[in-house]
Parts: sequence; C-alpha cells; structure tokens
Amino acid sequence: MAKIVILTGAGISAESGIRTFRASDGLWEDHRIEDVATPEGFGADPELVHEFYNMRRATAAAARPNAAHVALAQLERAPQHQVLVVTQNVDDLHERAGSQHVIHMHGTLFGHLCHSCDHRWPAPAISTAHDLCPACHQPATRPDIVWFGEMPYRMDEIWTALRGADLFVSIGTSGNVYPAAGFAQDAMRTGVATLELNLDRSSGSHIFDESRQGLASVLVPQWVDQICTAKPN
Ligand code: BV8
Repeated sequence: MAKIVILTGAGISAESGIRTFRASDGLWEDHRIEDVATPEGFGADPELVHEFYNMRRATAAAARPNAAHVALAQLERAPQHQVLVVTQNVDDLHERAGSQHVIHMHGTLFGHLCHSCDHRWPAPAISTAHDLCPACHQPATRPDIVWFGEMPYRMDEIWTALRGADLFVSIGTSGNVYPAAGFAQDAMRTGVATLELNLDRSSGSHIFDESRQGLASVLVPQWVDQICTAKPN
C-alpha cells in the first residue's frame, strides 16, 4: 500500500474554465490581493469582497470536473494506494469528481463563517456583508476562505500525512504561496519521493525528484494509469 499525498492548485481547475491567479488573464489581474484576499481588505470593503467571492462561487458552480480531477478520484479507489488530496483550491471539483479524502487548506467557496461567533454554514449563491449569522444573528458573515496572513486549515494533519507518505505529488500550482509552497521541501527532507505535474516549470521545480510539464488533463490521467499498472516492487 503506497501512501500518496497530492497537492493541487488553481492549474488543475484551469481546463474546467476556472481562472488561475497568476496567469496573464489571472484573477489577480482584476483585483489587488490586498483588497480581496486579506482580512484588512475585508475590513475596509466587505461588500467588494463578497462580490468577488459571489463571482467565483458562480463560476465554480457552473464548472465541471475535468479528466485530471476524475483520474485522482479513480486513483483513490485503487486498493493498492492510500490517497489524500490537499487542495489550495476553493472550488468543489475534486468532490464532484468523486474524491472523498480532500482537505481544503485554503477553505471553500461553498461555506460561510461568522467572524463574530465562528459558526459555519453552507454559503448561498449570493451573499452580502449585511447577511446575518444564523447562530448569533450578527451581520458578521464572511466567506470561509483562508486569506493571506491567516493560518491555513488542518495543517497538523497535512504535515503528518506528508511526513508519512511514500510519494508527494504537486499538480497545477506555481509554488508561490506558503506554507503549501514548502511541502515539497518538507517531503524531501523526510525522504519522501516527489513529483511535479504542471503546465510550466514552477518556482519549486528544481526541488522535485521529477517534474513533468503539460496540461493536467493529459499528465494526470497518464500518471495515474502508469502507477496503477506498475508492477509492485
Ligand atoms: C500564512 C484563498 C502564517 C483566497 C489563498 C506576511 C504575513 C503573513 C504571511 C505571509 C506574509 N508574507 C508572506 C506570507 C506567507 C503568505 C504567502 O505565501 N505569500 C506569498 C504571496 C509570498 N502565506 C499566507 O499568508 C498563508 N498564511 O502564512 O499564515 C501564519 C502563521 C501563524 C499565524 C497566522 C498566520 C495563507 C495563504 C493562503 C492565501 N489564500 N487563497 C482565494 O482563493 O481567493 S492563496 C491563492 O494562491 C489560492 O489559494 C491559490 O490556490 C494559491 C496558490 O496559487 P496557485 O494555486 O499556485 O495558482 P497560480 O495561478 O499561482 O498558479 C497556477 C499554476 O497552474 C501555474 O504554475 C500554471 O503553470 C499552472 N497551470 C495553469 N493551467 C494549467 C496548469 N497546470 C496544469 N494544467 C493546466 N491546464
């Protein structure tokens, strides 16, 4: 039984029509990170931030999983592998493709959080800064998203899984955002084999044992097929 930890980023959802962050037509071209993806930006203009996430929630809801998401769900069902997907993405395409062991370290578009009482509930399609928390009835609704400067979710679980893995695979991420960008280094330090599947070389490509460039919808099914048919050593 091979334990595989897979980190995914915006690139795995690009072919599903969800914009990445740092491409030339990327999400950060329309908005400054500081204005829409930090607690300070939310404090300054909560309405702008709710609008930003309403737009992304609508795009994600209209998107469909692509062959890369489907291949990872197939891999999870392979009896000889134990798979954990750690995603930086806030869409739900891994779950909709059938993956069950998924950690959303940067939160989810489909959840709301009360910044007054910490209550969580499913996000409606459209939300505003005036929405009341169903638990404490304060107008303290925010997207359940991890912004810059905030601690990503379930880090202890992630680091434990990473250090106990046989293989760490990074798919569709530019390796710009920490702590996720440090996972390959963490894995390598504890003797875990590392593989990168990405459209372009990333800022961390040199760290990986192997780095393959191409479209996720091509590389991921190819890789899953390769390891599911490989003879056990
Ligand atoms: C933290 C949610 C510590 C929002 C996101 C000062 C203060 C505090 C922290 C910091 C600081 N200075 C720096 C930091 C650390 C900071 C950071 O890393 N900053 C960077 C910019 C330097 N990190 C943080 O703040 C993190 N928190 O450190 O907390 C702490 C400690 C104690 C106590 C409290 C706190 C929190 C980071 C999370 C921020 N939230 N997302 C939202 O989604 O709206 S990050 C955002 O970037 C997204 O989650 C995204 O997933 C993530 C990473 O981007 P990528 O996924 O890699 O996307 P990108 O566009 O960059 O790249 C896409 C890739 O896909 C490309 O390589 C491309 O080639 C490839 N691709 C494209 N198409 C395809 C493809 N590949 C294959 N096939 C294709 N078809």
